[in-house]
Amino acid sequence: MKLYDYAHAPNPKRVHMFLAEKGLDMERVEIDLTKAEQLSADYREINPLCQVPVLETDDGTRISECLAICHYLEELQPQPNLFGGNPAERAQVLMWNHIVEQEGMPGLAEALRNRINMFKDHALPGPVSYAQIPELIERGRKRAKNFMGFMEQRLSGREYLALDRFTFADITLRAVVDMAARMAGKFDMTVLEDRPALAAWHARVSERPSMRNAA
Ligand SMILES: N[C@@H](CCC(=O)N[C@@H](CS)C(=O)NCC(=O)O)C(=O)O
Repeated sequence: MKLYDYAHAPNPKRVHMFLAEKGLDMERVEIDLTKAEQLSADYREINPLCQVPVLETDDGTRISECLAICHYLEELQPQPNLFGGNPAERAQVLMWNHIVEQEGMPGLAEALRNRINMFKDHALPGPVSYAQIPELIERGRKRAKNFMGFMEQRLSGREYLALDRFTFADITLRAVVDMAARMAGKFDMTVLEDRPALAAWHARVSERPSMRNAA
């Protein structure tokens, strides 16, 4: 198996953390997003949506989307369990993962991609060129702030996001929180400073060996 990857981007980092939790490793092919390699004709053959990560299995099947990649790997190697051990647990993991993907990531992406030069005329990932819309910077900031507040609420009195143990939902949240922390200075946002439950969760998950190179 091999992973089409860009080591510094939040979504590939989710797969890195997942692989580390499972004790798995595989060949990695770097697609340099800063050089727009994801838009090349060769990479379009691999993923027409021009995004990383993509997992290529030994029979050449290609799987994009972190959720699909990690779910596939969980089925190949069920332990340690990261997607829940019964239907009710699995529903919680998928639900919280989806909430972080849908409510957490887009606000940050909106703020970042509509502001920095790297994303000029590429304000949304994918093969189609979209112009930046400056008004979306502030809206994205607000969405990010509200999402962090929601996570603070959810994590108050809990150790982990979805279950009473670490799961794939925590991996997705970790990627989002780290992205927010990297953006904080430039976007005048606070992430962990004034959110004690989120900060305690962050410290807890950061102790895991899989998280050492994640930030
Ligand atoms: N839904 C996808 C999202 C993948 C994604 O957005 N990847 C980003 C890197 S974090 C990307 O490839 N961006 C390419 C671009 O901005 O052109 C997943 O779960 O893997």
